[in-house]
Amino acid sequence: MPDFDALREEFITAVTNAADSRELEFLRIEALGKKGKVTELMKGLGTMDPDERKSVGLSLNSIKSDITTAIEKRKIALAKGELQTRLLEEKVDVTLPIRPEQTGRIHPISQTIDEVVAILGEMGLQVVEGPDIEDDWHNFTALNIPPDHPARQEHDTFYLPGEADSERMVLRTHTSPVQIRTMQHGTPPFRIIAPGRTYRCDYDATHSPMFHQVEGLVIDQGTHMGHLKGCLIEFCRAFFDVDNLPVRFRPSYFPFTEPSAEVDIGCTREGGQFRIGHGEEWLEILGCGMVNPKVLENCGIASSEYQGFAFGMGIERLAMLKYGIPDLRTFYETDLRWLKHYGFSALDVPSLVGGLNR
Ligand code: 2U9
Repeated sequence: MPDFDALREEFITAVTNAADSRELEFLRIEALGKKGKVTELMKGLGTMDPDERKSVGLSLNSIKSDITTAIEKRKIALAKGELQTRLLEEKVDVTLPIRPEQTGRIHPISQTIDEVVAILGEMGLQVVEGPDIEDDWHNFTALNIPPDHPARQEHDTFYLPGEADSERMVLRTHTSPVQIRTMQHGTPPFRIIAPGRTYRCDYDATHSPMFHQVEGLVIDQGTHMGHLKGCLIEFCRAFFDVDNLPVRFRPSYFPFTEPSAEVDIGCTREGGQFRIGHGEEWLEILGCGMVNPKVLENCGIASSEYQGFAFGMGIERLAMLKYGIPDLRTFYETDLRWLKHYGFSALDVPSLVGGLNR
């Protein structure tokens, strides 16, 4: 009969002193594996008489249980130690540059929208969104665009299939219906910006059937033209990052604003390229005006109590001017070489928090 106490002692000591998890696994197999010492002894139980089998069986089970417990205990201790060693030995240099071929680029449209939103957001305007497919009332009628207005004609507007009447749905020709919906369902004051896709049936180097706009709307009891001018002058200077950028308001006409103006910034033309911020020439940047009281009334806002201003800008045009992109059609060609050249690295762009940090 083997000396059970010695056998137990032999394995428990070896397990307790095992230097690493490999040695521990080796000891487990040596004791409890298919051909392990304890397993082999257990195989002999079948040939013993019942009394002997009972007593030897009890001893072997107790040895097996003690060795298993010792192995588990040692395993936990080793894992802790091994992790500690790895943490001390392995050093990750977080300052190493990432692999450049795996970085994506931010499209100039997204970048420009983010910049516009950052500047106007800092002034207290909140982003709102709405559907690309609109009904005639929200896209035109509510905005005081009469049925015979040129913008309603087939060549400007994408109509969805259906009867040629006021029930027909359209692809929104501007983001203004978003402001209409906000006014219909909310209560003044409103300070909002609506960025998004817009659609017009037009295609050349400066027009695309799908393009992007950001429109703004500020409505309150005392909002006046001074607020409009302050907001847009500061916007132009922040966006083009020119402190004393000349900004001019030129009278214009839109059915949804009265009075209306187009906003120009000072520039020089040098060999077909614009230099923004200096010189004798003017460059049109956006349109604006005081919201036509008829539009407020159409949305259930009392024009005797509330007034305000609105503006609209084409994102592609702003991006082309700020980043020197010559042809609008290239925005949508999904050419990776173009994106590598004109796109922005998500890691390089400065934080837009705080409105371009001016
Ligand atoms: C409501 C009331 C008024 C939005 C405005 C413009 C002037 C404008 C153009 C700029 C270039 C469109 O992309 S573009 O072709 N927009 O000139 N947009 S005022 O006026 C509104 C909007 C909503 C309820």
